[in-house]
Parts: sequence; C-alpha cells; structure tokens
Amino acid sequence: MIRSKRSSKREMDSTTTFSPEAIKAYAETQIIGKKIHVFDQVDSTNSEAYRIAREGGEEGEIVVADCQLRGRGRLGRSWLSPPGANLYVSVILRPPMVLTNASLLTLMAAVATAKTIKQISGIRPLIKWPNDLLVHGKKVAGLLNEMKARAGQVDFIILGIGINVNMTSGTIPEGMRPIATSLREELGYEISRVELLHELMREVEGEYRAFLTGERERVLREWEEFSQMVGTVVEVKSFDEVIRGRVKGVDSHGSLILLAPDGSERTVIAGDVSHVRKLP
Ligand code: BT5
Repeated sequence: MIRSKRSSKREMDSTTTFSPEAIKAYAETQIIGKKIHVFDQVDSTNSEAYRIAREGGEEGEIVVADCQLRGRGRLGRSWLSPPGANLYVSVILRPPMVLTNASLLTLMAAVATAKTIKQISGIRPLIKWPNDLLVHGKKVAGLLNEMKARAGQVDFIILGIGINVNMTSGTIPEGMRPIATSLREELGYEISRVELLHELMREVEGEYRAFLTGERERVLREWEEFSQMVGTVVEVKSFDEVIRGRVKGVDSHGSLILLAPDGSERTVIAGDVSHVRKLP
C-alpha cells in the first residue's frame, strides 16, 4: 500500500516540484508534520519555527522553505540556501526533558538525517560531531538546533536541518567548493525533494519515538555507527581551546569524549572538529 503510494508519488512528482500540495500529500507521520508551514522564501526556517513555537506552535509542526535569505549555521555563520534545489526544514519539538540532555537531540537529528540520505540515495554519509554530514569529506548536510528553556526544563527545541539535494557545483561559491557537495553532485542525477522530505519526517519521527521511550542508547550506538569517529584522533576547537585526543565515544548528554595523549579523559560539549585522522 505504502509502496504503491510512494511510486505513484514518484511519477507525479517531478524532481523540481516543491509545492505545498505535493509536500502535504502522502505524509505518513503522526507527530512530525502534523502541521506543515510551507514558504517560497523565509529569512531562516529556524527563525520562523522559533517564532511559531513561541506563539504556542505544537510539537511536530514543521517549517519548510524553498529558499532562505539568511540561512543560519552555528556561531553566527551562514548557510548557503539557494532556491529550487535543497531542503531547508525546521521541526518544533517539546520533549519532556531537562536542559542538560538537549544536545542529545542534535545527535538524534543527525542519525535521522543520515538514515534519510542513505534510504533515498543509497549514499551512506559520515556524521562528523556534532552537526555535519559528509560525503567524500565534503559537507552534504548541516544541523542547527536551537531551544528555549524554562527553569532548567526544555520548553521547545527547534531542529534545523539543511540538506544539499540538487544544488550543482556551479551554484556553490568557488571558495566553498572544496568543502561542500550535494546529493546530485555525488549521484549524477536529481532526486525528489518531496520524497526526501517525507522520508526525513518518517526518520525523525522514528528516532524521536525511540528517544522518548528510553532507547537513547540505541540512538547513540546508531550515531557511532554513522560517525565512525570512535578510535580516530581529532583536534577540536572548543571556545578558546584546541583539544587533541582519540575519540572514545559520545556520552549520554551528547558530549564528545576524548582520551588525551596523557591518558586523561576530556569531555567536549561544543566545538568544531578540525582534523580527523585514522591511526593504523
Ligand atoms: C551548520 O552550521 O552546519 C548548520 C546548518 C543548518 C542549516 C539549516 S537549514 C534549515 C535551518 N534554518 C537555518 O537557518 N539553518 C538551519 P556550521 O557547522 O556553523 O556550518 C556553517 C559553515 O558550513 C559555513 O561557514 C560554510 O563554511 C559551510 N556552508 C555554508 N552553507 C553550506 C551549504 N549549503 N553546504 C555545505 N556547507 C555550507
């Protein structure tokens, strides 16, 4: 049943059709996408979702845009968001959890995004802690999670997910070409953004349900499988410090655990992994 729905969707959905009707049709999820806000363009889907959540938007509402005028990365960086090509999605969640566990949801979103890409394109991306998805060493997707808390409890979290789908290298500024790619660049053909979005909604819902029902360890193990960082030697730029060490894993708060050369253990809560090397 689902299969036939999907294949008929594939036929009617040209790879460039990204209409609200196509996006809203055939959505099979119960929580994620219970309400879908579709825009031709916004400053940032995260800013829009944050506004909606602050005004009472419910868990599972999502914001999707064809184009972002001021797509945001972390730490004030920007996210290249041309029209007609990629996915820019923000999901409102209201998990009953304390603030300190919130970064686990970044790992959960990374796993859901990696599974989506694998399912639709057959490409298995590598997750680079905390929020990058790489193919052949280049970034194909990025995550920006933002939240509002009250008295140590999460009020809402916005999962912001950007996937480079059909962007061609000609659209990517020259300076960014060595570090950015898209699924189309890797596959050599276009894929349907609508189909990718529906799969993303299913995967986020599946991972989020697992998360809520206490299967956090499973989500962490899936993250480790997709990241393949365990055992590698990395340098992490974290605030004003550069920390070197061998990756031991991620802890139950989503922090990266490193074994420093002196044998001590370091817990890194935020930062950029600037160098990854496999040791023999
Ligand atoms: C991220 O930041 O990777 C988070 C990206 C999140 C984007 C989504 S789209 C939907 C939602 N709404 C938003 O406004 N944002 C989210 P960061 O780790 O700081 O990486 C940013 C850096 O990646 C930039 O400084 C560039 O070097 C590079 N970059 C920018 N745009 C890119 C793109 N489209 N593809 C690959 N790399 C890009």
